[in-house]
Amino acid sequence: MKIMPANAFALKREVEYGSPEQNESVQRIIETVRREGDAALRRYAEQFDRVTVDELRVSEAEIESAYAQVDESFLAAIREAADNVRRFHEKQKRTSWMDLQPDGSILGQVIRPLRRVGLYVPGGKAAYPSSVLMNAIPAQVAGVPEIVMVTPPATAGAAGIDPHILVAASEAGVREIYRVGGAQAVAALAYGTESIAAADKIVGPGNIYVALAKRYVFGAVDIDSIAGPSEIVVLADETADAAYVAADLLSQAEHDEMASAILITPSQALAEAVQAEVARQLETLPKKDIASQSIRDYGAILTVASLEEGVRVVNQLAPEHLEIIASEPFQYLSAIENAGAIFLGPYSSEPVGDYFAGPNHVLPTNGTARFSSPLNVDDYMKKSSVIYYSKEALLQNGDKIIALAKHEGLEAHARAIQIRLEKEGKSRG
Ligand code: HSO
Ligand code: ZN
Repeated sequence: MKIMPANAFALKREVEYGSPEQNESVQRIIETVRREGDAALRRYAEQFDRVTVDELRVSEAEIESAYAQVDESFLAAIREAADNVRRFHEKQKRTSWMDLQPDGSILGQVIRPLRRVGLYVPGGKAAYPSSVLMNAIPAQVAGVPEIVMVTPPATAGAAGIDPHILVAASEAGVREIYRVGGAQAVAALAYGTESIAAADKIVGPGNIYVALAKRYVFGAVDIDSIAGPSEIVVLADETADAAYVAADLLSQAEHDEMASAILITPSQALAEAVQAEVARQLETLPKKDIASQSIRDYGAILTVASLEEGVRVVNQLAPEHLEIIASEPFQYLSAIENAGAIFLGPYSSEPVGDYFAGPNHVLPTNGTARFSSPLNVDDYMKKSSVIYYSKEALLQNGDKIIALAKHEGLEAHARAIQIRLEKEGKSRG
């Protein structure tokens, strides 16, 4: 891991938009599912997953039997994590409001949950039960009545789904689950098939085909933001424990060869100690190959003159995760403008947030923390405006509305108001 002054560092990361061939094949898959429904889903399962799928929907019995297949310690932990996530997201819930004006008008905002949300869960090694909780629980807290999950059937003919994923789904209140993955699953959720009803929004991470498919159906349905590789920035002073810092950097580096882990520090001693620790700890990591590539290509130790300068660098990077490990971490909080999640102090290691504390782990990546937020309850709700105008209010303001309408050359608008002013104005008094 290289040590360099912060001003010598340029974060370059290409966002993957997919090749023209990938885009084309995704479009073809989506249009085929749209035309042929379940039959296309079954055919793609044979073709891509090499699995014969009889029942697309996972049965209640299969969900029940998943419970018998997971460790008690896993079940206890996931239940407590789900409680924490639920409690945190309850605080985000906003209520509808109505405002009575002095002239008798009522203006308001009605907030309602989306009716049906589809959660994509990738197959294979990136199938994280924790991500099932993080995507489903805010929807449940929002009051979404239908939360459905799609996930690719396991390969090699089993058509089974990881029991840990099923347990996490069930604990998060999701019991409508289909064994279908890839772009075809996104198509099914967007347009519906005989057995899968169309959803209003599709969320959850996936491979490039899933990401392209989500982008393609956006507009017909809503989608969440497309997650990039994980990022962690640790801002630390000389009081930080180098072994802790190194461990936290590696915790994100092991996610992906393109994950980014960066230490920013005014302390040359800490910089050197963390550099040595990262090399030492990497040796025994099961995911050493991924983590060392990530550290080599996207990792860095940046030295700065002060923590204040470090904060400025953080704001430029706008990291997904920021840890501040310094003697007075709260002192810097108000100066952090751009970061998805901020972890303060030596005990708030990032996995605390990935799994357990309660805040969402679906966070803005790739600098998008400049303008976007962690996944939250609002993402599963929508608003309608409510307008009740009293007669008094219309008589009072009609002329102004007519003036604006005439200025825009919209005579019918003006007349809709005028017709009322004429009738009601006369009957007044
Ligand atoms: N750190 C990841 C989330 C995750 N970590 C899932 C472990 N499992 C998101 O940035
Ligand atoms: Zn993680």
